[in-house]
Amino acid sequence: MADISELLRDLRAGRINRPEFLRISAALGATSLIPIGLHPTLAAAAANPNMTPASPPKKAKYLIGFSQSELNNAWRFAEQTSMDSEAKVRASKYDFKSTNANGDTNKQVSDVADLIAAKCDLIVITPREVDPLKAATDRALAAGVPVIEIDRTSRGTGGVDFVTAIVSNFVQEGEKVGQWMVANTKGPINYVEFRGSTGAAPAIERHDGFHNVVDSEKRFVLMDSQDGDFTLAGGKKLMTNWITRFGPKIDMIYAHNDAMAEGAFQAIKEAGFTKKLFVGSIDGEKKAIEQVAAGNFSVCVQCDPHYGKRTFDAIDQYFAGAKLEPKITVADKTFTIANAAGLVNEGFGDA
Ligand code: GYE
Repeated sequence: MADISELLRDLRAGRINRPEFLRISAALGATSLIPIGLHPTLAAAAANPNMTPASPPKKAKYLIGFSQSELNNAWRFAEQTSMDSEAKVRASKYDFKSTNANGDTNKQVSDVADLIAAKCDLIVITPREVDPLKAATDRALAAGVPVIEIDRTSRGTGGVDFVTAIVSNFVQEGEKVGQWMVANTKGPINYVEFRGSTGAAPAIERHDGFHNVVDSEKRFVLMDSQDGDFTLAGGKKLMTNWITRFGPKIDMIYAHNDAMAEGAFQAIKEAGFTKKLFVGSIDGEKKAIEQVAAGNFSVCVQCDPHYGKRTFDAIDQYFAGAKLEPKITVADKTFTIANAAGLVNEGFGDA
């Protein structure tokens, strides 16, 4: 069996870091399962808290950190409410500490550092942007704290850089809007694209999915594509400019989320713009499903924000020592005129 002095040598030589040392020596004390001569990197890999099954310490209560990227639209409020209320339901097992980065990517990286310093046993992150948030998961890993990513992902691999990512299939969401437009429109279609926050996984992948389908159809012409930051105000501002620039040449709008589509709709009303446009968006707010039922929006693809139960179920499994899939995909519906009126209650936010 490896002994503590061997581990100490590895620690001093920088072959393992302190949290790894603590974890492996705890595992040695508990089970003595690590054989002599186990290569330090293998020992470190075995101690990666993001790999499951892991051997988390047994505690009467765990502290769960939640790093929220921003609360700037109905979707994110619905997600936050879902997490807060599920944490209350499970309060006998979990304490819950939540931070809000207010749309500031650097603040989110430092929020995660604060949650590590607060000694969270596991941190849940909604990474605002793919690349910069890798620094946050790296930092948690170095401190020996497991991470579960929800709703968006950072650069990295489930089961290595984070335990798992619980997310919708954003490429497919974009493809579904594109497929509806291809199947239900005729002739030349000039369109504008309201992109989500630059660098965010859903903005990148909803763009890719839609263009995968539409770009090979030469009758679709992109007039402009800009970042509306997933907000109603962002969508409204973009549409106001586009009405001035393009007027009735616009045939269709594709918005990466409902909040921007609603902002665009407000701009259309306020400008007295009467041409009927095709509108495709993603999220499934009650308001948007109603717009589909009323014939104002053409198609809305659901992206369910109710993460509380599925996230805490995954956390339960983690602390029970179970194996988690590196990615857990949320199944989403599509709302069209054919089904929307009966499905408004599947939406979130105010009707
Ligand atoms: O579509 C949007 C929010 O990350 C899946 O972010 C989420 C997206 C959602 O701001 O409304």
